[in-house]
Amino acid sequence: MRSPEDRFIEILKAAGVDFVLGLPCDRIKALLQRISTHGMYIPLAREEEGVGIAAGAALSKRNPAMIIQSSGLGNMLNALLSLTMFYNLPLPIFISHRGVYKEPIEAQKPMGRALKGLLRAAGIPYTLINREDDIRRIEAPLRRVFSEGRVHAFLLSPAVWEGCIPLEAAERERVFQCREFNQKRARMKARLTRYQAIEIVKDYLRDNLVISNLGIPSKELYQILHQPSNFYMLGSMGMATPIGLGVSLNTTRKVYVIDGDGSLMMNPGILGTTAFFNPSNLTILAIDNAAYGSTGNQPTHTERVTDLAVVAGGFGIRNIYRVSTKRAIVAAMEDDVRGTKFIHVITRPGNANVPNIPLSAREIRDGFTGTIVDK
Ligand SMILES: Cc1ncc(C[n+]2csc(CCOP(=O)(O)OP(=O)(O)O)c2C)c(N)n1
Repeated sequence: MRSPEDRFIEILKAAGVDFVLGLPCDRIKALLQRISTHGMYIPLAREEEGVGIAAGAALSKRNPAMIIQSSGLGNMLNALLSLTMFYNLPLPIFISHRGVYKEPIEAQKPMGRALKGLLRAAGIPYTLINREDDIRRIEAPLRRVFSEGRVHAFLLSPAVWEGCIPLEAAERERVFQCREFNQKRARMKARLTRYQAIEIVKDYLRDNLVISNLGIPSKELYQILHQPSNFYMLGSMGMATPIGLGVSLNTTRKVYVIDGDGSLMMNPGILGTTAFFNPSNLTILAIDNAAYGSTGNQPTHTERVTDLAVVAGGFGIRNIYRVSTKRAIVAAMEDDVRGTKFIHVITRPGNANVPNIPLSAREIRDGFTGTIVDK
């Protein structure tokens, strides 16, 4: 019997879809893996740019599609309305609909529940794909997308992919093959994992304000050093450094941000805003595992082409360290300089097997604000 992933890809191909622009979601990692083995996958840094690339491709008579997580729609709406729909360009959007079916992450729920209303308000028709059998319901609307120059959303419930591929196996493999390594990265010989890097800086974080990135980084920090002055992000990818800047401008205490390469790439302009204010009490730990670690280790652009230390320097940050060993991480943490520090920590992909954080958003918020008074 064909897997739901194979049936999905067959339908896309039959409708003439040339390529699929995507940003991963944990629930569709097996599907993304298959799409990429068909040579159809283009990885994005931010969902919004996918709308622009797809518009350019449609103007060049190609048939693009996008595959995203429901949270990503929030990053796309302006471009969808003022570009794709305004010019009547075709774009099917396959949305991994989080927050409504067996959802363990509370922060997925607000966007997941609002999704249909947002689509309706934007005038984007949608089709619900709630189980494996519904996959065939993609065919007819997908054909109309290309014949009539429309946007159409397909809401893919995680139930569709449940139990078909052993997710553990997909988790263990690198989802995409890396052909050539970014040379600087290769010279750095990434040996540490994110977990080990956080363990190394643990004593520097103690009793300070820490903003930790969504997904596994927050869970790892919780396991390594739980303290009320940790603000654990549970959602809102790309907001770790902005939150850290907002806090650091309003306290004299030291603020550390544990950010990720995927998240920094989603919202890199924040580095310019940070350089503009240049607060000395802010340190950004950019833990660069060259992957979207929390969603199955799909590579980010730092694996092949992008150097985050150079990016930060280009945006005007002056104190930049590129480190991959314990000694170098410690030296960077101890360096006493004026202005914001950007510590580019080159690590290898890999997630510790850590449980969910047993705190509600309110508990996290109140714990953090309770400690914020200047000492
Ligand atoms: C707008 C948006 N798109 C996609 C996701 C799904 N998502 C959650 S965590 C994550 C990966 C984050 O990668 P990175 O910042 O490199 O951190 P890592 O997990 O590798 O430490 C993704 C893609 C999301 N939460 N929000």
